[in-house]
Amino acid sequence: MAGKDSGHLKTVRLWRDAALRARKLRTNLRQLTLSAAGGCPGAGAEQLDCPEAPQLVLPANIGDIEVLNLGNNGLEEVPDGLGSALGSLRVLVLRRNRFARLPPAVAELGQHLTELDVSHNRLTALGAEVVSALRELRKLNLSHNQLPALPAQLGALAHLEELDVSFNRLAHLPDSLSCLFRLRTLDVDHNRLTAFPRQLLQLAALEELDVSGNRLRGLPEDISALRAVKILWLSGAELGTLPSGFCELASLESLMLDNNGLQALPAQFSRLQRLKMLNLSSNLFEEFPAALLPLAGLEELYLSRNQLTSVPSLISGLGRLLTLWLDNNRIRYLPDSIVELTGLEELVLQGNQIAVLPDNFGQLSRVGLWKIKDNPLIQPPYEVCMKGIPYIAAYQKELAHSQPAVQPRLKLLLMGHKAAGKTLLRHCLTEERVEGHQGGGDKEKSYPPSAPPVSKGIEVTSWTADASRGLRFIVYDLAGDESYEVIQPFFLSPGALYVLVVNLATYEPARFPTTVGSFLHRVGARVPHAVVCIVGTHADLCGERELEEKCLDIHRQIALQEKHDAEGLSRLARVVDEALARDFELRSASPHAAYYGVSDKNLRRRKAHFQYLLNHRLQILSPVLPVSCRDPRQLQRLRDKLLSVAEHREIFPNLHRVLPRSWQVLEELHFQPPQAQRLWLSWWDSARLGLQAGLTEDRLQSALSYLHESGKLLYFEDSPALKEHVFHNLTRLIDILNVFFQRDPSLLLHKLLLGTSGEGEGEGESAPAMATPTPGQELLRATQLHHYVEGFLLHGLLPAHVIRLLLKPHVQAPQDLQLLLELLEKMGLCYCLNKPKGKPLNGSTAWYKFPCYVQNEVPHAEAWINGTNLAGQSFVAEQLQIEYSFPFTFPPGLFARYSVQINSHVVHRSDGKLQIFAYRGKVPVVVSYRPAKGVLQPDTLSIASHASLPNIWTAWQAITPLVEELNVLLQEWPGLHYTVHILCSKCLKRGSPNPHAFPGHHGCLLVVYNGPKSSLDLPGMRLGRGGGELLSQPRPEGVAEIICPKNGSERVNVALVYPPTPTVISPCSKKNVGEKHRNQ
Ligand SMILES: Nc1nc2c(ncn2[C@@H]2O[C@H](COP(=O)(O)OP(=O)(O)O)[C@@H](O)[C@H]2O)c(=O)[nH]1
Ligand SMILES: [Mg+2]
Repeated sequence: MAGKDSGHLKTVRLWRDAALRARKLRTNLRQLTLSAAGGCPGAGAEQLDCPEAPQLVLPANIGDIEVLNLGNNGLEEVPDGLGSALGSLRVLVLRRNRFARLPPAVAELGQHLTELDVSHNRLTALGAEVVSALRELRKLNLSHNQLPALPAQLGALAHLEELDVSFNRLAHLPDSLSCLFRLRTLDVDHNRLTAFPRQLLQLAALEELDVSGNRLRGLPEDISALRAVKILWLSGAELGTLPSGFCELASLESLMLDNNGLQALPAQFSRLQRLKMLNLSSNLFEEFPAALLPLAGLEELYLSRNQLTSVPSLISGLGRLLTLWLDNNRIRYLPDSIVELTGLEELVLQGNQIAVLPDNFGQLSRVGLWKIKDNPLIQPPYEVCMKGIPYIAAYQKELAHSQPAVQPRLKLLLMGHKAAGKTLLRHCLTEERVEGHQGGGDKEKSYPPSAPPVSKGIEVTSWTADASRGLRFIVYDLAGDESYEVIQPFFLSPGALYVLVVNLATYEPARFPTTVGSFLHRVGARVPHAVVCIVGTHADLCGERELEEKCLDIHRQIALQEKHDAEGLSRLARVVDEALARDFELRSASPHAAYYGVSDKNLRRRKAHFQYLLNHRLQILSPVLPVSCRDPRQLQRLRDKLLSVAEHREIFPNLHRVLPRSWQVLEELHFQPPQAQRLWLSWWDSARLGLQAGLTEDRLQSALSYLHESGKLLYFEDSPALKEHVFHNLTRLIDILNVFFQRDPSLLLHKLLLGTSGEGEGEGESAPAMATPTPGQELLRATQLHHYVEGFLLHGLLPAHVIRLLLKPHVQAPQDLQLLLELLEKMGLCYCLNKPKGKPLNGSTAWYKFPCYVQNEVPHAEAWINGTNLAGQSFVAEQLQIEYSFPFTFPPGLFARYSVQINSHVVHRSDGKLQIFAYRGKVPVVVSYRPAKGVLQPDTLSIASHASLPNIWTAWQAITPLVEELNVLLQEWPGLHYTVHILCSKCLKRGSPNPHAFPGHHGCLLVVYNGPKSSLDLPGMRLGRGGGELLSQPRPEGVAEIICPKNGSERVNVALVYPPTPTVISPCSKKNVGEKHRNQ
């Protein structure tokens, strides 16, 4: 039994016990069991450790005893007079003693003895005379001794039926063994045989043979001679292959072949029709051995720990199977027919690659032993599978009620520069359809194709692209004007089809970065694996040649940009690799090394992020698709193309997914009154609907994510501020957002006037209750409103009551306005200027600031200047400045949203277009954004403060929460690469235009130790970017100062480079690195 697997062993033992029971039926013999008086306590192996051999005294008058058990006594000799005293003895048990040889007294008992058990002793030899005397012996157990050989006399025991010599040191068996023609059971397992003993081939009566655990290295062809063998153990015998003669062992019922390096079974294996149990575990099968499939009587099959990749559907032919072990293979899927094995009681599948279980798997209801862990299950979901077959059955039953892919739906985002042609394209694509399917009951809005309306901002429409297949696109038209940049990212989600629209008439190669490149960067930063296709509009305005050249140029420049980005990332990743190759000790000891002082853990994180960025590139479908919105044929071609992309199983596998009925019910419930009318639902409202749909809380999350990704609603599960909301009413949400981002004074004024016109009937807050205002009043009001509009567009300022006018159609209940304003704050679009934290404003008007509208270049500087003056010691103050730099792309709207996000942390703020001055308590802070200037100077966002050196912790304390807020926002951009540095305070103090950034990209760090080690000073060398790591690491111990390489050997106090305590959210601890592939 070489099988190392306890599970196997268990089964094996069951078999063996059954066999033993069968042959151990003894008649009612008179029995005596003796224990050594005052001998070693306890039993079993412990006794072997007893220092002194105990003495055993035989009682008197035992002449008629037939069975004597002297086992477990630590004996070295049998008691005196044993031979003569027991005239009738048939069975003698001496197991678990310390005999080194067979006691001569045994010979005296010879003529009657039929069973002798000397197992678990220390026999090194069997006395030939004693063996010869045991003429009547039927059963002999010599296992677990140290026998190097067996005497030839053993062959003379003509009545022997069972012989166990397992666990000895036998290298050969005596030839005479072949004379034991009555032998039914032979155990020679776990010896030192080097070949199959040919003597055994003569043993025609043999029914059970165990040769496991010997290095047989093969079996003789004529093993077929063992015609009677029913149970054959060949575990761990280094067989490699089986001879074809093996298949003639027609009586075989159980066969152990585990651990033998087998790769195949002989073709005729199927002849072993009596086989009930077959163990092929721990071999090298790469393919499921087809030769065993015709073995219809098989009840137990073990194929654990092989290299199987699939299971044939013919396995259903093994209709009597009770036990099937397939664990630890490489199986990717199971055949549907496996569910026909309804008798199965044990099914072990763990450690495979199974993602989907066959339909009706729940049919295997008898399975009691079920192991499935360590498989990448998605259908049914892993959690369901782990719970067991009844749960799988319930899940599948539910699934069976859902129509297959009832409503395949895809979110389609139209992106691109202003006037690229998105809106017209949307109208043309969607309307032709509507007309083409007249009277088809299409509920979509229909637009007059001739006159597309002026830009309404972001719009969402539903487009039934293929009515016959029920395929629908939810089209998001993401208005191109810059003013929408702040809100656009909310709509970019994974699993969507991104259509980047380019106006080919105005395109020139030099405009690539602004019209194509930057959009790709943005999408990639937000949704790293997004599928993008490029559509070129205005084809009618281009010559044939021009069209071709422009499309080709776009195609070429995309490839170049991709290559450039990937190479840049690879280079950066290599620097991390090199740094990792040195160990931390070394890296910290040599200040010139890249990532000097950065911990292994942080480096590995960074490496993982680079790896993630490199592995998750945009999937850009080339080539560029040219289209003229004036040409129905071209439009039709584009439609077909988009459809074929959507239908592509590998690009959008989800579209073909069968959805649980409950998910569909959940969706329907969201869009039913009364909740349909609400602007949004709280997560709890949604959870309640989920319960109605039969979705428990844990399953709700995936259902909502699905609805988000398929474009039906917005649900930001990763946003701490927004995850409590489910935005199912997209049209209204977008209407509201558009109000603030249209940036059109006349439109705003129009809305305000419209808002005031209905007023007067009640709400006393703003306008006096008058039935009809006089023309003079009207004018005054208009002027006032105009003033507000100006203030909004210049400074981003609006009072709450004006916001109410703007949102008039959406504000029904009195609390609606408050809820809406809170939402806008949570989205990072505006903050309240004068509302004390957490308290309602009593009476006075609340003013709101929309940072994306701030136009003044610099904030009022008094705050900052006052700060230093008040401290009165600006000359001794040390600068602390954290700089985030964004070499590839800067997330659109990030500065504006960040500006809102920090509001709860600061007071006395003053906002400029690119800078914010404020205080954290009494400590001044500055946040500044510097847009990129060419390739050499990327976009940067920095957070700064100052304090005197002894008080520098106050500056750290001031900026740390701001740093953490920024890190939170940046987590929305999993595909973004950026670095974080701490600028050298000495350089800043000197007013250097290009201060050194720790841990340095143009130089290196040198550390002056407090101890005796003197500082090294070597010329700087270029280092890879990185360094935000320093913020999340503890200050190095025993280091007082760090050298700034910018200005010779100027020393910077370590407190100016490392925070007093590491920041909580590390810039590179993106949880998205291990991206969820839930819906992919
Ligand atoms: N000739 C021509 N004009 C187009 C085409 N596509 C769009 N336009 C016009 O280009 C202008 C801008 O289109 P619009 O859809 O508003 O661009 P958007 O800002 O991307 O939504 C409009 O006047 C459209 O009529 C086209 O394929 N051919
Ligand atoms: Mg438009």
